Amino acid sequence: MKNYLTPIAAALALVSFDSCAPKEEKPVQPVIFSEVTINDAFWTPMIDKVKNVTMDVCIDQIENKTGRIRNFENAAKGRGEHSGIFFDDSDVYKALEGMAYSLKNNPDPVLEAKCDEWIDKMAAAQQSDGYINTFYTLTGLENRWSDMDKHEMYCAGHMIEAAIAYYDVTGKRKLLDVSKRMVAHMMDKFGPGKEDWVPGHEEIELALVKLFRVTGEKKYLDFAQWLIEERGRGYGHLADAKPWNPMYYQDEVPVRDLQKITGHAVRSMYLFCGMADVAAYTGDQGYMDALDKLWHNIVECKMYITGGIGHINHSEGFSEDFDLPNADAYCETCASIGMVLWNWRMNGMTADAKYIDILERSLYNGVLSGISEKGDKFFYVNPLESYGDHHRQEWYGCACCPSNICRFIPSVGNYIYGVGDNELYVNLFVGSKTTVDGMTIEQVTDYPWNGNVELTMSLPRSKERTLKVRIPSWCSSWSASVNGEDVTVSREALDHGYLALARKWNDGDKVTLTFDMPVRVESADPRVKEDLGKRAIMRGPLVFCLEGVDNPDLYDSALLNAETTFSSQFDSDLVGGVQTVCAATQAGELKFIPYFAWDNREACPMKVWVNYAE
Ligand code: FUB
Ligand code: ZN
Repeated sequence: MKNYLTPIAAALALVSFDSCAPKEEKPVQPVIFSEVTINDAFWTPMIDKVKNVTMDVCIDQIENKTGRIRNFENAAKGRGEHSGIFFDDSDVYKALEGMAYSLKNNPDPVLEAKCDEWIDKMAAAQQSDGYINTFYTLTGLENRWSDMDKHEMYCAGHMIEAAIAYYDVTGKRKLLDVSKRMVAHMMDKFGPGKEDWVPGHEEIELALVKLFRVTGEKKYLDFAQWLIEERGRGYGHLADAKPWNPMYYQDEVPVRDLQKITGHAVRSMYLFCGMADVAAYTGDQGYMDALDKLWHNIVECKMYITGGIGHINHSEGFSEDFDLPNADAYCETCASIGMVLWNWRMNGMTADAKYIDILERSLYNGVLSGISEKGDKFFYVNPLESYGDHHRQEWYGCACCPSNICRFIPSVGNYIYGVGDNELYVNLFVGSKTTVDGMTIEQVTDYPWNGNVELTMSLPRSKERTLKVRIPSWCSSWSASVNGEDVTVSREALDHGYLALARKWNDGDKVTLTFDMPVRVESADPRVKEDLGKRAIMRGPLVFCLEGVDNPDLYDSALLNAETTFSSQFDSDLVGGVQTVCAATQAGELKFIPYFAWDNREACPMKVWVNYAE
């Protein structure tokens, strides 16, 4: 990888604000969601429900049911109480970011006016020195920047992300200017030759890289890198003399020396995103080597079958390798979103499909379980077993997960396609259409319910290009053809998990893929004590679970063995229409539903891992 900007690009960056997004030196660039039109039986209703229901829930909570927007109003006046948690500003920014993405998909003047109204309130809450954070403004500005755990930079990071999203959609730059002033404030205070600082909750790093991308101003990239380099050198501190655990904050060693994932799950994910983003411009192999080790540690030793991570409740984070209890699994929704964000970046840096395999696992299981069928209730904690007492809620005092869902789902189009020098990557199987370099690709599929995918090219003139289609790692039997001609290869002949189709593409060319989707009986690593003598059911990318409501007589005694036979069918009346799996056991039939769809009917117990008789 080369260094980040040519001298000409650097000069342009100085003179032009908007025009010169610097190019990342990574083999796969994303095709961002706004370039992708989704028309999909599974995802379109999901995106619509976030637009039509979830966003209203967030707006109602932020404006009426909690004091989140009032905090900005009070901060603007310089008086009044701060209500809620010290990082509640971040929920407003995240909801705003989701609203911006939704506007890109579906222009809506009423929603846009709401965004403008909030942005005006945010701008009014900014202090004359650029600082913006309603908690300290209302509780004592003299205490700001005294405690790494107080999330000032975390909130700023979410503001920057919202500002960029809104600027990208509307061209309006008010919040972007507020963000730049806040960053200028932070850079006046912290940086080389100034004060040291370790943000206790990462997020600012990836946001600064986004800001660099939008403005071309390298100082933002440098500041992101400087903040990452501050970690693990003894600079982190809390305001009071409380003993603190640097591991929780990913602050025990310099980041390139990290060997194992520790501490808080969401913080780790956002840090790793920031490291990958910085490495994309600086070519820092030390960051990528550390990220590679951390990825293996998490995927091989610390990840649930759902792609959820971080089992411990009190630290919202990790414990020992293979310590993966089911009923006590924490698996915060935000941590699964973090897995998507990080694995997406790792794929971009390496062009290796193994990262999309994990992204897909976390997305279809760990993330989607975070939202109810109707879009109005949310899980914060996503266990793999419940005794019937764990339910989605309308909101949480700490509402990071609902607001994260609100911004994540509308931008899911980000993860479908990627572009290389002369490659077009198909990473996820979602009915959609995009045009890259004059070639339009249209994808038709019923994934994840079945594995049939059709890709049709339209292009005015023939073009040489390599189409790289991910062959999911869960799939052991598949076939592919181009215009009816078989192009299936062995798994060993895949290029880092992709079927590489290098050819001259003509208008109307069709690629047909068939991923066989038998029901799979999965066992855990034998070092996971909790899953010994148990099996989990998967089909395609989906993890299935047993709910008491479908299995009133057999739930407790459910027992699979080698004789159990499975069948699968689509049930359009169940939880909005889902694929189910039936297991014919000696005692009778068990009915499984997709894990993400659990807890949408009456309260009842649920389990992913089911007893198995050897
Ligand atoms: O601290 C901000 C967010 O709240 C974290 O990412 C979540 O884990 C929750 O603690
Ligand atoms: Zn959360």
